[in-house]
Amino acid sequence: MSASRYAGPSLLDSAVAEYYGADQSRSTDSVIFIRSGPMRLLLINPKFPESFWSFQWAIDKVFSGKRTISPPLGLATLAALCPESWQVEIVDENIDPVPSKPAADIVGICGMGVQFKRQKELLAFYKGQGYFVVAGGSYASLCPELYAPLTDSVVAGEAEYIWKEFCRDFESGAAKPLYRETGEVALTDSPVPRFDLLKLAQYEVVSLQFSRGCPFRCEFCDIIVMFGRKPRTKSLEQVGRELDRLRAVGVRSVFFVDDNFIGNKPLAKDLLQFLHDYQEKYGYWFDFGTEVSLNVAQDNQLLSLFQLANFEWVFIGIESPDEESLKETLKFQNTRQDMLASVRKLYSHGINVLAGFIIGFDHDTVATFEMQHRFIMQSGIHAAMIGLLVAIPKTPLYDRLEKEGRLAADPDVQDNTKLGTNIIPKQMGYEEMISGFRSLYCSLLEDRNIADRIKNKTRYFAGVPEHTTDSFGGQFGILVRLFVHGVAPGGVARIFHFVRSIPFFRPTLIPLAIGDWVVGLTMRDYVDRQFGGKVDESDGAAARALESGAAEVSPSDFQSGPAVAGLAASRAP
Ligand code: B12
Ligand code: SF4
Repeated sequence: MSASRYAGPSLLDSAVAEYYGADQSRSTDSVIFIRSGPMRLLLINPKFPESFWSFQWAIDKVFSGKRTISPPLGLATLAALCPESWQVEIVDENIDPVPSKPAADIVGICGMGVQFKRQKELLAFYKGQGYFVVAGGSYASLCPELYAPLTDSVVAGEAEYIWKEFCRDFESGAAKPLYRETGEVALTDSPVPRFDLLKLAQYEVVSLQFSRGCPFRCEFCDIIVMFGRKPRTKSLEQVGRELDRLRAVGVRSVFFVDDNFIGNKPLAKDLLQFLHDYQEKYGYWFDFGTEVSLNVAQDNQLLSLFQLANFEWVFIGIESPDEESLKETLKFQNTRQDMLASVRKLYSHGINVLAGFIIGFDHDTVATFEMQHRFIMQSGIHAAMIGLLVAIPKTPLYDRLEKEGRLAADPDVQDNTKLGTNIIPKQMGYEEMISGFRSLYCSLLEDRNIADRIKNKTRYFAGVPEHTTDSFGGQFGILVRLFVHGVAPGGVARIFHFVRSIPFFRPTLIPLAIGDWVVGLTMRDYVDRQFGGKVDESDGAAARALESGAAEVSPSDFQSGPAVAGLAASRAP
């Protein structure tokens, strides 16, 4: 595959051309809006439907003063690309209500696939009010053809160059219906985002971006369709300028929202060294987190640099402990080393691991649930975002399953952690997959299993990042709120598991254990409310047998009376 932006040009091109016609730059449908005075642009991030990623319970009960997880960096970047004379406002609907009659000439609305429903409602509303509406962001980049009837203009792809073109056209009254980036955007041309337009204090963590793209080629991934396989990066000076802005307003918690922070390892190493030097120079330390591929664990120098730069956590797409499933999905980078040993190696460098897991590969059988369960328990990973395999439009997986006639069920599904997907599994029934998936979560989120995972993690954890940015008062507040709202309501049994999981003899790790309880109880609250029935501690016997390996499971066992499906049934409301 070439290293160009679009790994699937034919797919992307044909769908777009079908809607817009071959000449995608035509301006015949242009809407003419001319006004004197500075242009006024309102940018909106639509409300997300609740998911595991909302961390709702933690936001409501434990993290005081925070309203949502992270800000819409795309909108802040877009704002910085506008002509200086434009007046720009950003409304994040996850924090504030959207205005019904904004003083604006243009309303721009972003969105991932999960936000598409709300994005469409907002586009229709503002268009109906006579505003000029523009759509952009992840889903518009992937499927611009879905937006044409709803918008005056669609911006598909990275906006660094094409948004400037749109602004010029709009000012001259000749905006086109589609602006589509088809080449390479050099990230050195990306401006410092307008952080000043975001209410940064209301987010748990603030986003920053160093690179786009990933060198790997997982079959289900839309990242390489949108951003290509050649990682492109900002310069160190650019990152420094962005950190200056965040430092000036007291931000401490920063998420590098790169698709794969180590996509270009030499440049990642340079950045990590730079981040260390920057923080030391100013005596100002951030808590960093990012997304990396598992091969990070093979490079000791890289791990030491992450530690030096004060990285607290990384998110890794582990997907499956089953090597056959990994090979099937072309995730070869996870097959080259023992995955459990890799996770523990990160722990030994004081770096916490959050991870994605997928159920529904062709090689997966009902026995896969037990395998996933065992791996997640042994690895001690708490933020284990287990998802059903989803075929995202324009990906090689979507193409293959469409040809095989295996796309079905819910064509609108976008969040793979919901109880439904759009693929037909190969070696188990759809319902079997759903109930096994639900049971897997239920079992992992039992108090006993939350505690055991903490112990399985702290056992391998060397220490926490040297420079903690949390004050003692802040940590104590979290502990008190966690205990009052989460631990105590669980009764004596939960208090027992909580106490036995706290590493009293290694006090520096206590905040880590507390953080894991916050994650565990937040995910449990979501399952209780959204997965149809509460996690039930009383029927842990089957789960215990499953985890200890006492219940030897084979695909044939499940055909007659699946242990995991039985577990699910016993938990149904
Ligand atoms: C940070 C992040 C999050 C944050 C939230 C960020 C936020 N508040 O918006 C968190 C961690 C909460 C999150 C959660 C999820 N995410 Co997310 N996330 C990302 C990530 C890593 C970075 C996004 C970002 O900030 N990029 C940096 C900015 C600068 O780039 P950009 O957004 O692409 O914006 C550019 C252009 O699109 C354009 N643009 C952006 N907005 C607009 C608006 C207009 C009007 C215009 C004209 C242009 C424009 O200009 C920008 C500059 O070029 C992306 C991966 C990626 N590389 O995009 C995934 C990604 C967006 N997430 C994705 C998914 C699937 C999810 C989840 C559903 C996970 C899941 N369970 O499957 C959840 C949903 C959350 C929920 N509550 O339901 C997918 C979306 C797929 C799609 N094509 O729609 C992506 C692409 C990753 C992936 N492939 O898996 N996510
Ligand atoms: S490692 Fe992650 S970003 Fe890279 S291709 Fe695979 S799923 Fe996509």
